[in-house]
Amino acid sequence: MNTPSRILSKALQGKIMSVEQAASLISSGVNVGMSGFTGSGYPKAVPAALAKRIEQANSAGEKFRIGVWTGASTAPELDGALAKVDGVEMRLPYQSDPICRKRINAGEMEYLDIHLSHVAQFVWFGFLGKLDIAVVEVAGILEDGRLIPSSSIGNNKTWLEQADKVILEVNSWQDNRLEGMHDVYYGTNLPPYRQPIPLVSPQDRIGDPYLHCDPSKVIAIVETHSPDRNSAFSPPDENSRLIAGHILEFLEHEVKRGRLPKDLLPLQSGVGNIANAVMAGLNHGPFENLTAYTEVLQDGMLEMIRSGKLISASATAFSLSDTALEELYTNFELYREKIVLRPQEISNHPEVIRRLGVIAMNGMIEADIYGNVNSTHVMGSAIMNGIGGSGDFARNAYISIFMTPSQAKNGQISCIVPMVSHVDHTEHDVQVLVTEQGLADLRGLSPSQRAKVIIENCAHPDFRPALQDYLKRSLDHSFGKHTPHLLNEALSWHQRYLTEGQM
Ligand code: 0RQ
Repeated sequence: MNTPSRILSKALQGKIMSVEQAASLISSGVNVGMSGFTGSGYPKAVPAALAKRIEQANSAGEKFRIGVWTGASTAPELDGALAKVDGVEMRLPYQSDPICRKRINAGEMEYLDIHLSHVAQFVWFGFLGKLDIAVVEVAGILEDGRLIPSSSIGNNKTWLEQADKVILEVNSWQDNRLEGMHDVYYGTNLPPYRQPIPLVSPQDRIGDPYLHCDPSKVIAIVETHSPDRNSAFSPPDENSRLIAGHILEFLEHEVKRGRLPKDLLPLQSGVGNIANAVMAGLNHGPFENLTAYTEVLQDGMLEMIRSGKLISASATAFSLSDTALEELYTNFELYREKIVLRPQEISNHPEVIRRLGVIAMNGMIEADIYGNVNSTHVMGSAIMNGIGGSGDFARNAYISIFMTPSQAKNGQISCIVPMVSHVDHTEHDVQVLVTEQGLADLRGLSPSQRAKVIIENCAHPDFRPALQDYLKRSLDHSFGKHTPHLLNEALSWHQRYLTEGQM
């Protein structure tokens, strides 16, 4: 038999088996910790084979469901496949899959939407129950059994340590030059034995480039050769360009006022097209020698490294289009020096985010006139994706910025509302709101001062008069004048715009 090139450990070579055999080792009722973060580094084969098993069980009238824990969102081969066959009892901590979303919103799947930095410690504390099996994609296995992480790390360290059994997918599609790019910190302890995390700048390496796993826990190894989900970004539209422009102007102003250094502070940027457009704006802006301390590295940041604007970036995952991926591996030596991938408990750690003074920029669904932000729910009840890392960064950032176009659904819905229908980030954690209309700097303002600035600077002109009218009447008639509200009206605002198409 030929020695598989990516699996150097002789002891573990004996565990190689077919994907069907590996999937048969997962039984109904277990909790499975899967690798994967925003479409990279997720297992590509075992979840699909498991979905087939579940489908067969369904046809035989048996119920077969598992708990699915990941780093963050994954891909159709994992979330989509398992949700399609109704195989997920509990999903955590973040998803963005349309089939999953439908099941969750139909009440057919439980979903625990938690801060990404909390997941590892919640598992260690025992808050989430037992983790039975880990299914983790790696780029290779060394002779001594250490694992070369894949294109994301997410919660893999915790899954490998906490699960009773481990299934590894060794994906030869992942470029083997990834080896050495990761920094897995093994110094976290439980209270009261915790020590400071010795990370003082984004490029610091404080751990080990490999994941460790007790070989006796490995019950199966599956070889794959499958690409990550590398979705293309749409080119920045007019709204994204305007939002990026407002943010740039704000940052320049902060530098002039001496509140930010000329090379800013480490940047965090959320997922999606607007976040990517802001990075494109920064790439053409006046700032040099920038750094990033973020969770996902999208195309925009790669371009900034290429142009020399960004000198280092720390994340837990790549989230690149095919074109950007090709660029990464064409000029790999350039990127290798500048990028560090870490476990998400470190990439999103409140202690580190606060110490570094991160500038956090995240998307939102809606904000209210007092600065509370809803990142997750439509009409207060239907989940979109989840809070992801936005709360880890917003709560602990030096400056926390939230951005959105001022209107959604072709102008039918205002993203600035009297009272958000669900709160993810309270007024205390939101310092700046931005829409294509303008930017509201909320620092140092009382609630009614904030309301005036948000309505004037951020609301769309089509909705501004209604919001101004609401504020005026609230100021006149509210029970309390600190955060004036007319409660029935604030909530019926959302109901007013509810049509079947928006659900
Ligand atoms: O719906 O796709 O059906 O048209 O929400 O909205 O404008 O495309 O914006 O892709 O940036 O997503 C908050 C969801 C924004 C995202 C959110 C509808 C809109 C569209 C998406 P359609 P856009 P984006 C790090 C940080 C939480 C996690 C996070 C998110 C869809 O940014 O998931 O920040 N954030 N993580 O039409 C009804 C409104 C609406 C609305 C938008 N007011 N009412 N629908 N939409 N506003 C990354 C990780 O943590 C992994």
